[in-house]
Amino acid sequence: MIKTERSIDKMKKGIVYIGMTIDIMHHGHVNIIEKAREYGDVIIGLLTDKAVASYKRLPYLTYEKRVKIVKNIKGVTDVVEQNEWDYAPNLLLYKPEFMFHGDDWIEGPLKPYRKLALEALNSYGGKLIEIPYTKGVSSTSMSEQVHALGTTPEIRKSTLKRLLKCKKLITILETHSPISALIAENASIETEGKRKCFDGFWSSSLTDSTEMGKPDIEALDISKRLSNINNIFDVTTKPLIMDADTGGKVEHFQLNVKSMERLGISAVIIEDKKGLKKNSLLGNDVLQMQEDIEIFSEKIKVATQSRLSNDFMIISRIESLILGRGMDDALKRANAYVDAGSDGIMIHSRKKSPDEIFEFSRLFRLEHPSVPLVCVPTSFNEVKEPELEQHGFNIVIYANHMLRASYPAMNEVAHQILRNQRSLESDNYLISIKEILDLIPGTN
Ligand code: SPV
Ligand code: MG
Repeated sequence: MIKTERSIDKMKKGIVYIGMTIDIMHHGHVNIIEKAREYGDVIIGLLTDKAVASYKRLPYLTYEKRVKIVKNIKGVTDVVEQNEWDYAPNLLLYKPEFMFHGDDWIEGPLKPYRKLALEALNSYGGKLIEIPYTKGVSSTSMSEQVHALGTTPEIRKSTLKRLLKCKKLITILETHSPISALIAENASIETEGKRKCFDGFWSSSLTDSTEMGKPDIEALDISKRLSNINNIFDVTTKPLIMDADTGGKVEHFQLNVKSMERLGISAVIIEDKKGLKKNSLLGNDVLQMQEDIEIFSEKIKVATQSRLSNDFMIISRIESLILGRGMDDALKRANAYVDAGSDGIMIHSRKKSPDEIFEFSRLFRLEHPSVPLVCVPTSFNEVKEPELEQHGFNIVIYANHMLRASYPAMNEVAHQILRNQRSLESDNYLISIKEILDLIPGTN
């Protein structure tokens, strides 16, 4: 229940506030609630998706599902939204006599939030009660369990839209194989008291083709592309955006959209080209033709009508800047594609500077303040994420970097072995045998 003002009967000793995510329920939660009940009525400040996403990965369960669970825990009097990782705003709003928290935030990355909570409590005479952290459980080790649990196609598919609702900029990394996807799934860093990780995966036509030793000309058939994604989905949980080139014939695309959805893909991006498609980064150095605006709009329309659920996003990619057709053409197409039902627009460029995509986003946003905007900063790679966010982009795709990273390493080691007639000199370039045997659970 969402309350904007304090509504708890204060007949008992007081109000006790506990901020929690509660994704996978465990005895640590119950321990803390049991103790808190001794002090009065327990209000749970349930962290919303937005609050959690600002600090770590999105919860497995939606906010609505989590509310249902928490409301049914014995000893919980009320559930309110906590919209930020910081507890202070809710403490100042509800002014509970007590706040409960595990003592695991006295040191470590959560320390600054403890300070903010204490300042808020001190401002009106509230008390912080810290209880010993329940050994062996934490929401972080629980998130590892979520990974072990896996996910379902439905949950995975809907995650991209959930992320778009609660994060300003989503970061997506190219993955062409299960091992590259595992890296993208698990890579994380701690920065400014927050955990940063990739939000999802990009299945690239360029790297899927290159990995097969084939040119990026729509030569790989859809079953090969989907089977690659299926292998990635076998061992990961994050959402995936698929690059489906031109989408092919509309009659085929319509069917393929259903297969993509069934697998749990969250979004497909198709580009407005026709004929023999070549990679965009070649621009007009090769013969490439842009599709007629009406024909492409029709393809988008038919695809959006044939999808099974609105959780699956169909995103149009505009090639006008790539092919030197100019900004007016790009904007005209953007308007037409949005009218045809596109759930988002990807504007591509192969310029070294991001200026032209910034100009596009400025003009596009005048008409479409909230349609998700996607960019692929392969050539304009000096630009940093905060700048893309300021210019109104919602999704940034690092489109080929995992495959490009692996190739120089493999090539170098192959040549070293030839030169040295043994592999000793290559040891520093390699993951050790011990590490590779520990890498995949169940190997040893
Ligand atoms: C891909 O990754 O295959 C893309 C992006 O389509 S680009 O290579 O820049 O065209
Ligand atoms: Mg491609």
